[in-house]
Amino acid sequence: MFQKILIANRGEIALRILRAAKELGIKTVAVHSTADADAMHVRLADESVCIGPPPSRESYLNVHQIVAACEITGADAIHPGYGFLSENAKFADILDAHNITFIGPSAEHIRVMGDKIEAKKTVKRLGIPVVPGSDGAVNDENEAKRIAADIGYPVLIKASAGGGGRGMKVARNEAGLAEALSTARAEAGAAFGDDAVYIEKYLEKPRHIEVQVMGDGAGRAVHLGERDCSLQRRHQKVWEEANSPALNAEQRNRIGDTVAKAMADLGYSGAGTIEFLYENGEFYFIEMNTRLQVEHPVTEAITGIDLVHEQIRVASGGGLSVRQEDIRFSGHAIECRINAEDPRTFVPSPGTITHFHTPGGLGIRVDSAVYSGYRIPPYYDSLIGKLIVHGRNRVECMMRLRRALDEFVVDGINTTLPLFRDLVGNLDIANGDYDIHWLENYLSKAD
Ligand code: MV4
Repeated sequence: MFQKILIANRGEIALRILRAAKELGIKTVAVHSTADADAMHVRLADESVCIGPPPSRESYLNVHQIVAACEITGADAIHPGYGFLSENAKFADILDAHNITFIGPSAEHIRVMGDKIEAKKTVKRLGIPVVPGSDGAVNDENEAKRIAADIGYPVLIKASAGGGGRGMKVARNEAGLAEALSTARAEAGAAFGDDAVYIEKYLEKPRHIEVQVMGDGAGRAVHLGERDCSLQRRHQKVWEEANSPALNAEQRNRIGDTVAKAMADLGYSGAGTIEFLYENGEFYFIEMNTRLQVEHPVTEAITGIDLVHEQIRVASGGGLSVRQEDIRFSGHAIECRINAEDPRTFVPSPGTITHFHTPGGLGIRVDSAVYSGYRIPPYYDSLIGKLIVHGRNRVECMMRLRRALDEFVVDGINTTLPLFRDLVGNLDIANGDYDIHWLENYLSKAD
């Protein structure tokens, strides 16, 4: 087991990782920018190192400073959290060259899944269902026309280097195809320096359902069920739940077993998420995330498994603590992402939190690194906390969530709490009746 872990992140996820390390008796090193000298992750760590000025490029993304901090403090391993360097294959390679363990999958698996064309080919070969479309990159207009005619309109042009919704263009018919292709290619080239694009059938009203996996890197992998993350705004998740209101146990086990077997065959190591679109009872792979995700706590709530413990165990060579047959899905969990933003316009609202009071009681978890008197710096993302609620079933979870939202106090800044108080009283949400477009439609009607 590791003696000391460096956490290359900030905010709530840095605390989340600190807590897991402490429980395992591992010493912790925080790194921080000058803007975060007063941050909670710095206070709670055993040691801390300032790695640069406020902009992420010069601090949380500064590989040389982070490696130096690791060597100065004698840390054995780095946990990257999410965002920042978490899916940077070059970073994983550099740590390897310095004999520092990257708590995550191999650099090779990060690289493959970061290239959306390569990712799709890889998972298809492993038996995961994918969206009908081109077999790889699309080279010219005639090829695009042939494929689109074959799969049927509407089609979607996607950037291979994209992901998270960047660089996508819909073509509703052959007349719109050439323009979709050339603008998608031009945008991809400008944004990513890689203009490779591919074509998929455009699914009109799917849900976003993702499967959590953990691999041991030695041919074993388990799935931990799914999360429904359909409620998004501009490709930012807002509300996530486990289980998906759309799936029954048989569907869950079927897709879960397919994904776990594929990841076992791949030799995948650590936590991963396979993202699907789900429409008319069918799953269609879109992307794989090779990191711990923001919404991992809903999976922890229904399985009782600490995903960060498992990541650390696997990375240190200790293997997974659970077998598939030990994993049970119990009750229902919902996560609300509380952002320091205007609840209608989503304009960021940095500033000082004058009063912060979190809800408590049975089934309530709040993951946050802020406190009364904390000043939110303007340099980073606007997530200030996550409210995760667990109940024996979805109805109990929703009742408990409504109560918890009433107790939550964040004064001095705008937050998205009022949005969640609206959502928890909405009939479609109560019925679990929503798709990936529901939230944006709802917000545009409320204007
Ligand atoms: C799609 C799609 C419809 N059809 N692919 C958006 C981000 C990226 N991860 C994939 N995305 C989509 N891919 C096909 N073939 C619709 C989306 C999409 C979306 C997906 C998940 C959650 C929210 C979304 C919002 C708009 C579009």
